[in-house]
Amino acid sequence: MRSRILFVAAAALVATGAAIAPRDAGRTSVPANVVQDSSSPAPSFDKKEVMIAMRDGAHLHTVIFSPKHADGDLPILMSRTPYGVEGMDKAFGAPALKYLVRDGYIFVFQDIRGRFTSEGKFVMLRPMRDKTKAKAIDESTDAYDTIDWLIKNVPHNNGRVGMLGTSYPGWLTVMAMLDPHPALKAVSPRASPADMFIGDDFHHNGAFRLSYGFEYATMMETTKGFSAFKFDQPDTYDWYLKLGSLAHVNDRLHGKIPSWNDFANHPDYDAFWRRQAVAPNLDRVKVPTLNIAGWWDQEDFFGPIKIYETLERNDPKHLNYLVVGPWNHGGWSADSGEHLGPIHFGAPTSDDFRRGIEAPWFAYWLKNKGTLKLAEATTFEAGSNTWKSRDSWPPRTGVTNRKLYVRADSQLAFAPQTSASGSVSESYVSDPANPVPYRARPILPTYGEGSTWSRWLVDDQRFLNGRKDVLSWKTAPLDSDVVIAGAISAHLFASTTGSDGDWIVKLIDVYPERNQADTTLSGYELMVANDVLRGRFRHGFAHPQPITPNHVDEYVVDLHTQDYRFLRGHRIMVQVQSTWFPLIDRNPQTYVPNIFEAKDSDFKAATVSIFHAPKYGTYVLLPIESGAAAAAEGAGRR
Ligand code: PG9
Repeated sequence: MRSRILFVAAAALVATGAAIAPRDAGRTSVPANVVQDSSSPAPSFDKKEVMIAMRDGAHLHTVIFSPKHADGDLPILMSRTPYGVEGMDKAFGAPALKYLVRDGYIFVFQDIRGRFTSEGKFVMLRPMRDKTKAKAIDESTDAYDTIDWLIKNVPHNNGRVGMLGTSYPGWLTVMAMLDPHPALKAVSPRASPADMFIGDDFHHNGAFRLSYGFEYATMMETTKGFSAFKFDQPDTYDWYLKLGSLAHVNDRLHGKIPSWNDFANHPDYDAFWRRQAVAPNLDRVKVPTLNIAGWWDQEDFFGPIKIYETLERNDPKHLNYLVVGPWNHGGWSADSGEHLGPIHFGAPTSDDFRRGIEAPWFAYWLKNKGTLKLAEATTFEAGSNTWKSRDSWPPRTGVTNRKLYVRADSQLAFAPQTSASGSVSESYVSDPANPVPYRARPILPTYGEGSTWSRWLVDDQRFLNGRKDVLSWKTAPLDSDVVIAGAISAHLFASTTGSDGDWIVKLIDVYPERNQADTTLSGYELMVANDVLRGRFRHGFAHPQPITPNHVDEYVVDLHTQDYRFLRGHRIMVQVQSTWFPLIDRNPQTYVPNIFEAKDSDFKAATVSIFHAPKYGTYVLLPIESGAAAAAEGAGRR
C-alpha cells in the first residue's frame, strides 16, 4: 500500500501531480489515470537521499536521481510535494515520464516542510512570508534554498533547473516562481489552486466544498501519513446528512484539524483567504511558464486559468503559455488520455501532450534544444475532438457573445420569450433535509476504494431525472454545430422564500436519442460547464448580505471558460438547482452570520423561482465562434 502511494506520487510529481497521491489513500489498486507500464524497463539512475538545510536551519528530505550513463551535464527537473517522495524509483517506468526520461534529466523530489521526514511545521498552503522580516521563510524561499544547494552540489548538472507539479505541487511550483532562483529557467504548474475561497478545492464562489474540504483536511492533518477519516456509513451522502449542521463537526474532530478550524473561523473572504490567494503576488512573468489545465478537472480548474490570465497581463517577453486538454485532475499524466469515463476524444491526448508539448518545451528552455513552435494557448475542442492553436485565451476575436434564454415549457433558445404567454417562471422546493446528490448514490469517500470522484464531472446527468428540485431547459436538436470558445456566465433572475440560498447552474450537452456515432451514449447528458454561487455573496465575497425573501434579484454565476462543439443533432440543456450534496455544504436558506455555526433548526425548506418572461429573462451567456453563429440562429427557431 505504502509503496503504491509512493509510486503514484512519483509519477504525479514529475508529470502529473500529487493530485494523484492523496487520491490513492486507502486504495488497493492503481488509480485509473496513472498506469504503471511494466513493459518499459526503468532506466538506471544513481539515487541519493539528502537533507538540505534551509536558511532558518530546517532540513528538507530530498531524493536525487541522476542517470547513470549521461552524455554530458544535464538539467535538473524538480518537484516539491506534501505527499511523500520515497519509492520514486518506481515512477520511471510509467508512461507519464517516458519522454522526459528519454531526453535525460536529473530528477529531484522533495518533501516540503513538516511532511514525512522533512523538518519544520506543515502549514496548509503556507502564505507568502512577510518580506520585511529578513529571516522569514515560505515555500518560495524553501524552493530557492533547495535550488541553490542543488546546482552547487549535484555532480554533472548544467546549472539549469525546471520545476513542475500538479495541484499542491503545482502550487509549490507557482510559489517557486514568485521570487525565483536565477537558475530556475522553466516552470510548469498544472492545476495549481489560485484562490481557495473563489474557485478551487475548498470553496467555489463562497460555497464550501464540504466533502473535499473535510476529507482532505482530515487526511492531511490527522497524522503525517494518509490515514483518512473513517466513515461509519458506506454512502457519505447519508453520513454528512446525519451529521446535521457543520457545527457538529468538531464533536468528532475535537478541534484538532487546523484547516477545519480555519474554514469555520473564516466563513467570508477575509484577510486569511486574501493572504493565501496567489493572484496578488503574480506581478509579472519572471520564468518561462507552461500552465496546464483540464476541462473536467474536479479539483482545480479555476486556479490554472486564473494564474495564466494574471501572468498574461504582464508578459512583455512572451514567456507565458497555456494548454487545456480534455482531462480530469492530473489527466495529462494518464496513460493515454484517449477517454475520460465513457467520453472518447479520438486520440491519446495525454501522450500527445507529453510528447509534442511538454518534452520539447522543457528541452528548449533547459537544454537549448529545438525551436519553440508552441502557440500562446493550445486548447482541446471536445465534440470535434481537435486541438486548437490560439493567440489568446479566451479568444479576443472570432467570437460573439450570445444569450441563450430559458423559456416556458422547458425550452431554451437564442431568442427570448416575447410575451407572457406560457408560464413566466418555474419553481421548486429546495429542502436541506433532502438535498440533490451531486453524483449517483452511493457516494463513496472521495479517495476511497471504488470512488469515481476523479471522473464525476463527466457523469451522465440523467441520474437526476424525476427530481422536482432540479429545473431543466433544452434547445431543439441543433440544425448544425454550435461552437463555444471562451467565458460562459449564467444570469439568473430568481427569487426564494428564504433569506439565503445557493444557485447551481449546469450547461449540458444532450446527445441524440439514438447516437449513431456511439450508441452507448444515446441520450447521454454531459456537463460542459457548471458552478455554484452562494447567494449571500452575490454583491461581493467579503461582505455577505441576506437575500430579501420573495424579491427577484439577478444572480450571476461564473461558469468559467470552455472550448466545446455541440454537434448537429445534439441539444443544449441548462439546469438549475439549489443543493449539490455533499460536494457543497447545505445552505440553511435562513441567513445566519456564519453557516459553520448554524443551528440545526436554521435549516429550512424554501420555494425557489426562476423567471423568464416578460419582465425578466434568465439566460446563459455563451461565447459563440463566428462560424457557428448561424447555427445558433437555427437553435433560436422554435
Ligand atoms: N487538489 C489537491 C489540493 C491542492 C492544494 C490544496 C489542497 C488540495 C491536490 O490534488 O493536491
